[in-house]
Order: sequence, then C-alpha cells, then structure tokens
Amino acid sequence: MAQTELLEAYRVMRTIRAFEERVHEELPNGGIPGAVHLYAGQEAVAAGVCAALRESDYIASTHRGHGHAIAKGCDITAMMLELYGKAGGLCNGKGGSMHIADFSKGMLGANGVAAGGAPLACGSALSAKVLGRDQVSVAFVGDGAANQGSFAESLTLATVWNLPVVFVVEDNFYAQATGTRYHLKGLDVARRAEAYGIPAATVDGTDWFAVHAAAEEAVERARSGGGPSLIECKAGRFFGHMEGFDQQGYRGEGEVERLRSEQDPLTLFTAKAGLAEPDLSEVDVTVDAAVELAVATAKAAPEPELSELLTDVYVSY
Ligand SMILES: Cc1ncc(C[n+]2csc(CCOP(=O)(O)OP(=O)(O)O)c2C)c(N)n1
Ligand SMILES: [Mg+2]
Repeated sequence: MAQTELLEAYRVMRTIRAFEERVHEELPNGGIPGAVHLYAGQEAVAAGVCAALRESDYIASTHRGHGHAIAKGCDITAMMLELYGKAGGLCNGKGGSMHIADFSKGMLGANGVAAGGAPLACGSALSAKVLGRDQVSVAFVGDGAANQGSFAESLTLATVWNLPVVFVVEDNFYAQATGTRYHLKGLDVARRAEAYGIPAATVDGTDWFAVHAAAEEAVERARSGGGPSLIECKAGRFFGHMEGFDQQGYRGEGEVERLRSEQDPLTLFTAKAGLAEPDLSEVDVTVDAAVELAVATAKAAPEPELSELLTDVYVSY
C-alpha cells in the first residue's frame, strides 16, 4: 500500500483521537451544550471504511458520529463550532454533536435515533441506483442499534432492491450499559446476514488494515452492481457511553486501561504500517494545532443570530 495512503489513514485516526480527547477535556468546563458521545477507540472503523469511499459516496452515521464525519472529510473547525452551538457550525449551530451533517462531503448526518442511519443509507443508495450513478452508501450501526426493527427492514429493502449499500455494524461490546452477551446473546450480528442472503464479514475493528480490506471488497461489490454487504467490526470505546452521564460501573476492573494499552487502533496501526517517525511526528504536530485552533475558534465565535432561530426548518411559524 502506498505510503501516502497509510499516512492519510494515520492522519484521519490521529485527528479523530485528538478531537475526542480535546472534547472530553472541554466538556466539564461548560460551553458545549447537549449530549456528546465520544468515538475514541473505534477510529480504525471510520477511517478504514471511509478510505475505501469516494467523496461522492454517502455515509449515514450514528449518535457517536464525530469519527465518521472526520473520516468522510468534514472540516473539524466547523464541526467544533457545531458542537458549541455557534454561528458558522456545519449545521449553523443548530444540530450539535448528534446531528452533524455535511451533504457536500456525502455525510448525511449523525443521528439521535438508534439505527436511524440504516434506512437513510438505503434511500441514498436507491437514489444513486435510480439515477444511474455509481455512488455507494454506507450505514454505520451500533451493536445495540442492530436490534432495532429499522435495521432488519433496511436489510430486507437493500436485499430485495439489490442496493449499493454497505452496513457497518460497530460492536463496541455495549449498548449504553448493556453488554452484547445480554442483548445479542454473544452472537455476531454478521451471522444474521445469511438469512438475507448477503455476504458478511466479522473483523477486528481495532485493525485498520482488516477493516479497510473488508470495506474495499464490500464497496467494490456495491459499486459494480453486486448489492449489499454487512461488515461487523469489534472495537471497544475508551470513554463512557455519553459524556457526563456514565460512571461505567458495568465495566470490568481495568477494562478501559486494557483497551488503551492493548487495543489502541493507533498504536496497532503504527506498529504495522512501517511509517517513518518524522512523518508521524509531523502529522501529530499539524493535527494537534488544527484541533487547538478549532476549539479556540469555537469558543470565540458568536452565537447564531436570534433571527435565524426559525430558519432551516421544514415548516414556517
Ligand atoms: C430508537 C432509539 N431507541 C433508544 C434510544 C436511546 N439510546 C441512545 S444510544 C443507545 C444505545 C446504542 O447502543 P449501540 O447501538 O451499541 O451504540 P453505541 O452507543 O455503543 O455506539 C440507546 C438505546 C435511541 N437513541 N433511539
Ligand atoms: Mg454499542
């Protein structure tokens, strides 16, 4: 694989990590309204999948959407402005963390509705099919969300309409505080794909190379008319379910420390990728500066104008 591609994968994952760690630091200080779910620990999934996509392809995200947005190319300053609810945010400060969207990058939105992205991705995939465009849609879905009826319905639609869609199930071992061995009986979601007659793979979600290889295959299948696929990626989250509201008493002792020391997607990536230390350091410096700038810009930015309160809505009052 080309060095430039590997360095770009590192830049994306490193950006997600720095963004999330910084948001975690900022949250107790106030200023970021609304619910925030952090993606640290799962970086290789967003980065590995989106590296297999074109800018014109679509993704539909989850409530834990910062990583997907960054990997699809959203501007991190505009994202940070959005988190702070400020003017100039990607959604004019009206969406916040859970509703970040940027159609110009094919990012159809984070989503407060568990499994809400799956039917949306079917919709964008159907539009691409009807219009004869070779765009692929990806739906990111959590392990808990995979139990939603809309996920099953989306798999049905995608199958019978042979849609160019890839369902990426992110098993981070919990749905809020409920472990997958309770709500999934410990079974892989990928096994359900057989019932729909679609190809599926279960991969280590901390391994960018494994995720990327599975994504390339599924995206190529979708783009060439081969229909939907399902990829299940297993990777634990480093933070609680939601910032400020999770004491994580359901975690095993030392679980998070173990994830950070043994299952860190960035460490695992650099150990395999063989990139030169100076190149990695240069990315680190650039990324950290960009995240600092994003936070400073967001803090200093004005609130949206009061006159904009009722714009960007479907009905007029
Ligand atoms: C339809 C719906 N039901 C319930 C909720 C409340 N809720 C928010 S996140 C969450 C758990 C989601 O778990 P999972 O899909 O595994 O995603 P993760 O938080 O682990 O990334 C639930 C039940 C919701 N947002 N939407
Ligand atoms: Mg989960």
